[in-house]
Amino acid sequence: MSIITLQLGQCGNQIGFEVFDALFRDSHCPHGLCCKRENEAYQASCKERFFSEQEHGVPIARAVLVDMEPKVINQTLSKAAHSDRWKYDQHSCFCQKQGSGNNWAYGYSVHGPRHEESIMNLIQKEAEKCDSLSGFFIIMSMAGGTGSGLGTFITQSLQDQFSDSLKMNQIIWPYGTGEVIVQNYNSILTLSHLYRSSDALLIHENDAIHKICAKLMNIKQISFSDINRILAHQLGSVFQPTYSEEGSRYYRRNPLGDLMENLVPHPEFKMLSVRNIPQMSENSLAYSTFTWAGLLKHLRQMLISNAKMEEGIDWHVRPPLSGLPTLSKMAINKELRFNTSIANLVILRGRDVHSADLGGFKDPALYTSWLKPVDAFSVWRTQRAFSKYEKSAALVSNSQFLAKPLDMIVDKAWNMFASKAYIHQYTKFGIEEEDFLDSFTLLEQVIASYYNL
Ligand SMILES: Nc1nc2c(ncn2[C@@H]2O[C@H](COP(=O)(O)OP(=O)(O)OP(=O)(O)O)[C@@H](O)[C@H]2O)c(=O)[nH]1
Ligand SMILES: [Mg+2]
Repeated sequence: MSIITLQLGQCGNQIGFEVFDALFRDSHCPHGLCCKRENEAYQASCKERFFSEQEHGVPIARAVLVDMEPKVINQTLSKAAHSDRWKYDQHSCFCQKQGSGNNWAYGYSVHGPRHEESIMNLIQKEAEKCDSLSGFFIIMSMAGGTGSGLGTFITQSLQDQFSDSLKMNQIIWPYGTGEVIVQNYNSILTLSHLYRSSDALLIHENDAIHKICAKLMNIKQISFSDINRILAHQLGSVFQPTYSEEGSRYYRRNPLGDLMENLVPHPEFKMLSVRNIPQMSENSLAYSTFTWAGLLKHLRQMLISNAKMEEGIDWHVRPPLSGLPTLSKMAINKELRFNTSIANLVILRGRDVHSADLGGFKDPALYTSWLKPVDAFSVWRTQRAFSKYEKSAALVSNSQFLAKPLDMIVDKAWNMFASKAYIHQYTKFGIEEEDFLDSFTLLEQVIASYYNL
């Protein structure tokens, strides 16, 4: 089954390019440390998901590119064309002359209705190229105006017109010391509206990825391209093919559907994060060897201590003892900053993958009490190595990881709202104070639900 990627705004388009490039490079890496037949099956599965039939032998990304100004789309098209590996369909792009000026209301209420028909037509054409459609992967930032406002509008249109297809939004959380003064307004409007119309929100924080670039990759002058490559690597480690079930050699057909089934058991909890291990510069990689036991021990501690990367993991955080009454368990959780999960999916790729022991992720103490660990934990595997790593693991987690950052963003937006700063820029385009209040209420409920796990 295929996935259509929607690239929205500057951020969505720049990340989208890196994602397709990472997927393509990995699937065409000649060895992948497995036999030729297996490599070909992996490649075919990746292609069915993300690329349509070849034009003169060049695969075409299953993507629709949207921005309200032409510059980034033109750059993105030309980068792909110059890669000589794959390209975009020039007819699957929509752009205008003027962006949304970091105003969510302008993207949502002006650009949205005005361009809905043209954009939905492009999406419809892309869908017709798929033999079978798994769903949509929608990449956008939440701080700007186009990706966030128009992206939210288009996600709602997809809900109406493709009600049987899944929608997962890849959302970029802005830097805490952000460049956009109204980023907290744009963020709460995006999240609250998507909470109603999307099936899952996969969230990456720019601050966290920036640190990975600095600490793990040793990059000195960090650019968006560096950040986007890390992001693309993480997404590739999730979305590249894996076996359909334990013991099978066939590749999974419906990755988006399986992901939702494994990770989103309740509509109140749809925020997902990705962590992966190992992640390091090529220089360091040349001197490193890994065992599954070591990788999984670190990945589990990253999960429970809510660390975004291997460096600086807090090894003092331990799961609460079982049998404690819920209230004291909550108190201990808070004190030790233990990150409780709803559900986790571990994805393993590489040599001896069937020998990896995942017992540590099945401990009931890691999960909320209302789901049994057997329903809350899943594993996907493939013998095929990913990227340049002989063994690697990714973790997609639905957990408390974002409750605090969300709480902070809601708080900051609320303080600004209380003084009525910049509100007129939103009411001018039909987003009323009432809409803000609805957004605050919905997100406060989400925060409380996650805190109370
Ligand atoms: N990770 C990452 N973040 C980006 C990138 N480009 C912009 N951002 C972030 O996205 C937010 C700004 O949103 P943009 O995507 O630039 O805005 P837009 O959707 O083009 O909307 P308008 O320019 O207002 O029309 C800020 O939080 C930036 O930090 C990128 O290439 N990668
Ligand atoms: Mg822009």
